[in-house]
Amino acid sequence: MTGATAQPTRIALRTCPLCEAGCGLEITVARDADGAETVTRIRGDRDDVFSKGFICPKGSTLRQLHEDPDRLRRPLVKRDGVHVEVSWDEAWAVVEHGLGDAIERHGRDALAVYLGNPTAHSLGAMMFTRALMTGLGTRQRYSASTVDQMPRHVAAGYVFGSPVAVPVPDLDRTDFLLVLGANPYASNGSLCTAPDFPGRIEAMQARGGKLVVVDPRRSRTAEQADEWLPIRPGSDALLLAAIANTLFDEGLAEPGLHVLAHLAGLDDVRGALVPFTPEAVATATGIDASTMRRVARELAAAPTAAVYGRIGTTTTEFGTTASWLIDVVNVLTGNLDRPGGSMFAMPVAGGPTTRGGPGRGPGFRIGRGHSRVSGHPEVAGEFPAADLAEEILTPGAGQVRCLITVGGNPMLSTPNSNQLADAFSDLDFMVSIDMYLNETTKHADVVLPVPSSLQRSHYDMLLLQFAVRNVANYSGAVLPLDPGQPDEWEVIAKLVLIAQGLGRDADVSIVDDQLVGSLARSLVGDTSSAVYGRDADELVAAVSEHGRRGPERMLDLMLRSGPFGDGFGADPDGATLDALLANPHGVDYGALAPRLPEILRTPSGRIELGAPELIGDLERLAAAIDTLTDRELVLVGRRHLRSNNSWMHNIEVLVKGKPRCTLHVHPDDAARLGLCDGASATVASRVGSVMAPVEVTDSIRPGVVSLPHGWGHGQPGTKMRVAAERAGVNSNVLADHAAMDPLSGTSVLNGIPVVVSPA
Ligand SMILES: Nc1nc2c(c(=O)[nH]1)N[C@H]1C(S)=C(S)[C@@H](COP(=O)(O)OP(=O)(O)OC[C@H]3O[C@@H](n4cnc5c(=O)[nH]c(N)nc54)[C@H](O)[C@@H]3O)O[C@H]1N2
Ligand SMILES: Nc1nc2c(c(=O)[nH]1)N[C@H]1C(S)=C(S)[C@@H](COP(=O)(O)OP(=O)(O)OC[C@H]3O[C@@H](n4cnc5c(=O)[nH]c(N)nc54)[C@H](O)[C@@H]3O)O[C@H]1N2
Ligand code: SF4
Ligand SMILES: [Mo]
Repeated sequence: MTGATAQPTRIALRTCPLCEAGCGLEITVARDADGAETVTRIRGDRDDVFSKGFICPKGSTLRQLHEDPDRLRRPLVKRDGVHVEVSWDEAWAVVEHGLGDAIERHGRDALAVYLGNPTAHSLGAMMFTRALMTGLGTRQRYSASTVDQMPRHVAAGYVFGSPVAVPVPDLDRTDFLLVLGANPYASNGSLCTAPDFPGRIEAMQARGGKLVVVDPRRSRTAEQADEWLPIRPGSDALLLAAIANTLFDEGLAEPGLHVLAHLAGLDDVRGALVPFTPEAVATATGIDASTMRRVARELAAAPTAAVYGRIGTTTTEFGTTASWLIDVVNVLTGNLDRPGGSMFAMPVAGGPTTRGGPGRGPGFRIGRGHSRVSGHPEVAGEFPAADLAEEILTPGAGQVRCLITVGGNPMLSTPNSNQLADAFSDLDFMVSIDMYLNETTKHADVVLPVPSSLQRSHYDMLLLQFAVRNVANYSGAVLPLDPGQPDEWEVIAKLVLIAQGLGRDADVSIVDDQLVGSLARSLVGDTSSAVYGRDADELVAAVSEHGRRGPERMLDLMLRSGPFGDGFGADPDGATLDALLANPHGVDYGALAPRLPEILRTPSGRIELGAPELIGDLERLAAAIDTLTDRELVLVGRRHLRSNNSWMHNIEVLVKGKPRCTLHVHPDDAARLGLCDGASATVASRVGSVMAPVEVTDSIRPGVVSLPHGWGHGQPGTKMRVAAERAGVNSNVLADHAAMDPLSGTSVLNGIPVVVSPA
């Protein structure tokens, strides 16, 4: 100890990268007599244009995350089964040898990549993982998307032509919000970027609006709701089909002129939904036919209304069809693309919905390649995460022998964890880019650490494409990198260089220059870009001023050529990175504005509401009317405000208090199965079983039990000491790798048939 008292020296502003809300944080940094800097306080930034001071309990823990002694600061290499710290040079040498060896022996098809959720929140990872796939020369890409939102993308792809043309509820102006399978009071929202989602809901209710929540659990969001519909898990597509059926049947289907002018397939949808009357699906959904009819009428009668669904709708057998039927109901009630309804964001940095010529495009398709073992179609450039284990374990040409994980913990996040553990043990070589030695990275031959969030810059490239307002917010790193620590993008770029055979001594600027060059060329060749026809080299030179490189340089290029950009001189007041730097609380480009027909990228230039791929799934849905009812007991998940998937459990302030990884059981089921509150139960599915403490609660529908995911810590070979003390159990031991939504390859994580007995 120096004895010097810390003096507050400066305030830094930083967007929180932990969840999709993207709250602005105000961070106080103190400097001691030796010049060392420490974060002394984190609170919500009241001047943030979007979050206006809102923060949840996780936001302030970026400091604990940064200071966590278990967070990796040096690379690890596995020697004789034990991870030891090594220098970066040594780590890269092992990577070069291991990767080179795998390519030589098995070819590039044997290389696979798994990208986890935090890569979607990391500017560096967003920009550079594209280069990783090209550099590795493999098509074996897996990600957390197929245990999450992929169905939403597939539905958007078919209907609007682009998988990221995802409508979001216009929360701040709507009069009626129907939420299915989302719990924003815990999650703060997803595929709907809205800091203080709860506050926005309460503001809606205060102005006379109504919230209806469909969830087998009386979640915190359901508690806040004006009406809670405890649905049978996995049956949301049936409920939505019945609502749409009612709208047609009762002459309430009125898409509105602004939509009708661009709409195709309405009659096909009407015809295909005829069998799905409320009466036909009442038993399967567990919701009265009269309630379904009333909700349909209320949606139609509300001045404005928005239907919004998340995890409970996507991670089910009918994920894509449910996502599509949400769009169908939004269209039929006249609420698509109008204020107060479901609208499309206009991303300031641009994206697939602002590129490639407005109003028409090549459209969306899946199946450019199939998985080797199960023959599942490629979707959005990837294969189902649930297929990874069998692709590693099944011999033959193209067998995966080498895996790279970037910011992912598939061992706790993807189905059939026991099978995946066998698979990971069987790999020839594995590299993980991560900040912890956890359930996944413990299998890696090399773990390459990334700097903490506070040591990195931030721009929510992906999630601002789903925001409820058009905003842009850039934040620089709050603290400097540790000596010798490369930035996250540099770690990925180095891996690319090695994979390309350029060697570990090659300069990461090679990859950086390649990427910015190809981005510039694609932008100047894009007729809808503000820089169409310009000279790509000239633009690269312009964004390279001030020594800018890496993700910042590409971000500047995207901002300046994006829909609000300065167009490199065309509009001096337009968006640039410098303008964002001058506005550290963010820049607000206003409420969402209608984007039809410009957003469409279908070959027809129309909203393909009756896309044959989607209508084609209704036969399977009809068959589920009987099968869903046969299931005696099913498992669903849940989230807690103080947790974040699998990796925030090493932070004492977030995990203290009563254990959270408990099995929620309804009192009737507890009595029937002989389960007591606090006692242990065995939960068994087709693929595995776990033991968890029982919590008897009437907040869950009978016939349904709930266990949160992301737990199951304390395994040998991991180093997360706080998490190990509150290990919990891994619910994905129970998830069946074979159960998925066939249209998107997304796993069934909700509605898993289980048998529960006293342990
Ligand atoms: N605190 C916290 N915030 C997070 C995360 C976190 O782990 N913790 N994770 C982040 C991530 S990666 C994501 S994708 C988002 C997810 O955001 P949300 O989708 O809002 O997440 P959940 O809280 O899991 O809400 C899903 C709800 O669906 C319900 N459900 C389960 N099965 C069904 C069903 O068949 N039908 C219906 N209608 N409901 C069902 C569950 O009971 C649960 O209440 O949250 C993000 N934010
Ligand atoms: N049963 C069940 N399973 C689920 C879900 C569910 O609701 N139920 N939800 C699913 C959902 S929505 C998601 S998104 C997935 C998440 O699945 P994953 O993305 O595989 O898992 P995470 O728990 O987010 O793990 C993130 C990993 O990244 C590391 N990390 C954190 N920050 C960074 C960073 O900035 N850079 C790098 N390189 N690494 C970082 C962490 O240490 C951790 O190892 O889980 C899914 N699994
Ligand atoms: S809601 Fe919490 S975790 Fe999410 S961005 Fe805001 S402060 Fe961070
Ligand atoms: Mo997620």
